[in-house]
Amino acid sequence: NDDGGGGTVLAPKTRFKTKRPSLYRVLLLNDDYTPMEFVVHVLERFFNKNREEATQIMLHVHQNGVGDCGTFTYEIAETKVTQVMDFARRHQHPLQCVMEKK
Ligand code: TYC
Repeated sequence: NDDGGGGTVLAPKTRFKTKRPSLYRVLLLNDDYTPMEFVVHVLERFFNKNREEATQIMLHVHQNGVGDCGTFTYEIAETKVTQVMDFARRHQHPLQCVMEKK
């Protein structure tokens, strides 16, 4: 900008820097009661896994207590957790799904 007096007035710098969204891992937790087939179905339905991948993840959770379902931005991760918890509850299974910041 020009100040009319021979000096130059600078406009505020436009912010161009972009912020990358924080990422969150969605995890399934093991329990003694949820049927294996139900967990496989959850992984296919909410995490777009094929039967083979879903079975591997389910068995990993069964053996290790916890397993990775995928990484998402906050809002997507939160939606997945809510969908899985609601679905498990509706089917009266104690399956737990949580998210953690990466
Ligand atoms: N442990 C369960 C069983 O033996 C199966 C299971 C796997 C449950 C993964 C939860 O996130 C889970 N029926």
